[in-house]
Amino acid sequence: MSIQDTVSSWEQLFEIAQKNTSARRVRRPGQSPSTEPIPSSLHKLPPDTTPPVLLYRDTNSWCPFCERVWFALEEKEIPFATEFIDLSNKPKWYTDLVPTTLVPAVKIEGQLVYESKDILLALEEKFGTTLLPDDPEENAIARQLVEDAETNGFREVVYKFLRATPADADELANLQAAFEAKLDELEQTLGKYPGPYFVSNFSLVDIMYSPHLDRLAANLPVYRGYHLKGNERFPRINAWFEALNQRPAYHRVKSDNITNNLLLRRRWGVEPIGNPLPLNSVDSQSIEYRAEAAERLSDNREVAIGDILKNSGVQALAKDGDISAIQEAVDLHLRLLADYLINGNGAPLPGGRTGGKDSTDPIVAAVGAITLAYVRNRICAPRDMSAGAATAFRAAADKVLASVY
Ligand SMILES: N[C@@H](CCC(=O)N[C@@H](CS)C(=O)NCC(=O)O)C(=O)O
Repeated sequence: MSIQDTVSSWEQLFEIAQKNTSARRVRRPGQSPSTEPIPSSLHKLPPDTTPPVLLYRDTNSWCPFCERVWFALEEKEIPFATEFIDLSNKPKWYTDLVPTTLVPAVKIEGQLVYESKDILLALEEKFGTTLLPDDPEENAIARQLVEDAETNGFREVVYKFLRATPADADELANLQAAFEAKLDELEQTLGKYPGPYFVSNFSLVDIMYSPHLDRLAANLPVYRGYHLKGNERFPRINAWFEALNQRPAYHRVKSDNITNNLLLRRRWGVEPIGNPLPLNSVDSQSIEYRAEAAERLSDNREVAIGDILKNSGVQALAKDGDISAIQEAVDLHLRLLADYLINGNGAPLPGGRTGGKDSTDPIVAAVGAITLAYVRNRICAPRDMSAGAATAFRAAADKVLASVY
């Protein structure tokens, strides 16, 4: 019996996966991105009602400033619709609409607001100040910290350490010293109120910094050999990360480490010098995340298979231009991956899982290896699935890949 006959069908895989996750997305046929997350509070709207907020954001969900706005919308449980803007080819209607031509922008009940900080403040004004302190004195301090986050040079200094190409070790050491001084300032600010956040409760100040500190924590180990998480110099920043980690909205909007790492190399051309951080084992073994990853893969398989056939290089293995056997092998290995996500227990698959008839065909194995390596790096969180699901997906792809040969 061939492995083709023993692996579950897509329909079976999809059904089981869907039962085990509450995460849902809508498909966007023929568009990029091919799926879109459903805001957690959309159900609060009566049917056929237009959400009060329209968010314009980047198609790949890489933009840290869009992440700020998405984070606030999820925290405040405001139903919203999303319009994706392709930053490599911005539509004229968008550049005509938004004076800066940048994302994010929003329409709040039809009124345009742009610049992430101004959007956050406008959401507070329109939908109640849940992310600013009630106490007037503390409120003024929080508002000042929000302003400071834009004007205190934090972003310029920290990203320079991450992305600049220093001429020599002295210059790198200077960039690092400036970076550490900026983080020392944050460390002190975090110490002004009891509790892990910048003011007494979670607020816009945390939202201003979180997408940037997340990207630094993911990328510095790989590109600078520098660790922010676990660094004893920054205990309050570490406690702040821990506190953010308890917030469901944060998990909906954040990206995973590998997405951040790949983006820095592809978008900014920075060369890695250190090892990627290990995949978070709690996330990769979580049933909920594994099911979400399997549900995403099963639901979006046609787009995934089309992308693999076009862009991964597998078509070079087609004999006499016949792609059908290649397509079958791609399909098989994606089903093995979905099956492993659902049924695997974190232990390696028994050797030769693609055994039987197919294992004797080196082309099938080669297509499988390419497919798994390609999708492992191709998925992008939170564009395609949540960060936790992406972590489970990559860990499973590694395991199945290890069983191909
Ligand atoms: N200060 C702006 C920055 C927004 C920004 O830089 N957005 C980038 C994406 S991360 C963008 O729209 N880039 C497109 C471009 O530069 O044309 C804000 O806070 O909203």
